[in-house]
Amino acid sequence: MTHTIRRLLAILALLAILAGGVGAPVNGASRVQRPPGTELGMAPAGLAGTQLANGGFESGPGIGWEEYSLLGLPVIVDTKTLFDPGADIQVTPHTGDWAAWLGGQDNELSYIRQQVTVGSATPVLGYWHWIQSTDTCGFDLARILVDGVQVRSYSLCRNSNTGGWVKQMVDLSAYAGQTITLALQVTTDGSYFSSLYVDDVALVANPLPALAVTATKNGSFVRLTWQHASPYTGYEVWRSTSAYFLLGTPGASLRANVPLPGSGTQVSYDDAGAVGDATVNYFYVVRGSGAGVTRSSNRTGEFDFALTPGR
Ligand SMILES: [Ca+2]
Ligand SMILES: [Ca+2]
Repeated sequence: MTHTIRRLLAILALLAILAGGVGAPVNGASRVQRPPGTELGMAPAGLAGTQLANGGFESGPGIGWEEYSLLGLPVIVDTKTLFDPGADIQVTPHTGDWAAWLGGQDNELSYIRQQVTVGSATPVLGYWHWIQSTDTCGFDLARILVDGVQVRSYSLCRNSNTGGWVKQMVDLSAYAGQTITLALQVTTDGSYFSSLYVDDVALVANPLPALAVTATKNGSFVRLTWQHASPYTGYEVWRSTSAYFLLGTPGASLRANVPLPGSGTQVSYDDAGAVGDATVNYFYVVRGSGAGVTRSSNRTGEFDFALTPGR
């Protein structure tokens, strides 16, 4: 549905309500009410730790997180605010008595953010979310931002309603060792508002087990082998002539997407034509994905050089 049609429908619904007196809300669904609130100020300044402060929101607002609502609504809220017996759904925190409520009204921009140092042992952002929306996809959005730059976004819409709490993971290993400002943000457009509830935000270890890849020469090709393990759902083979290449940079090429093995756990990939030119050596990294994150293997080369494992 285009925005123009959406506006027309919203206006027609409003006219119907005006003509008929008190009627159904414009959205055609029981609207989750939010009490009026005031915009809250900056969280107390402090040195960033390697773990998020007040990740479960149990210390209430003003601790750890800076919260913002364009409409001046409270964002870090307790059970009393979340639980509305008259609403279509009854949301309670994932744990404890507090959670964050982003969106929840039309034309809203709200976020929570705080500074944190991403430790190399815990480079994955983990959090629980609950999506509740009456909108079609593409109008109301959730974003994860690092220093204001989007690292993930998803639509809040009827098709993405979770009906409960769902664990999310976002790989922040590119920022390992760095102090970043992490933000979770929601924007809604002018009709069919959406809510994103968030709880138990933490930096956690990568849930994917380490990936050990072996390269062997086999005739005119290089054969890479590794063991498939849960929860990997797919693998990419990357190649470069530089031993310490970075994935996704010039000089590194994606050679193949390798599916999961049909049976057993061994996965192999043959890079044809990689052998034969004595002046060119190729180096490989396999990047696996699963559970919403990725993990890169050791670096291995055409002649089994002893390379320092990368992350
Ligand atoms: Ca909580
Ligand atoms: Ca909307």
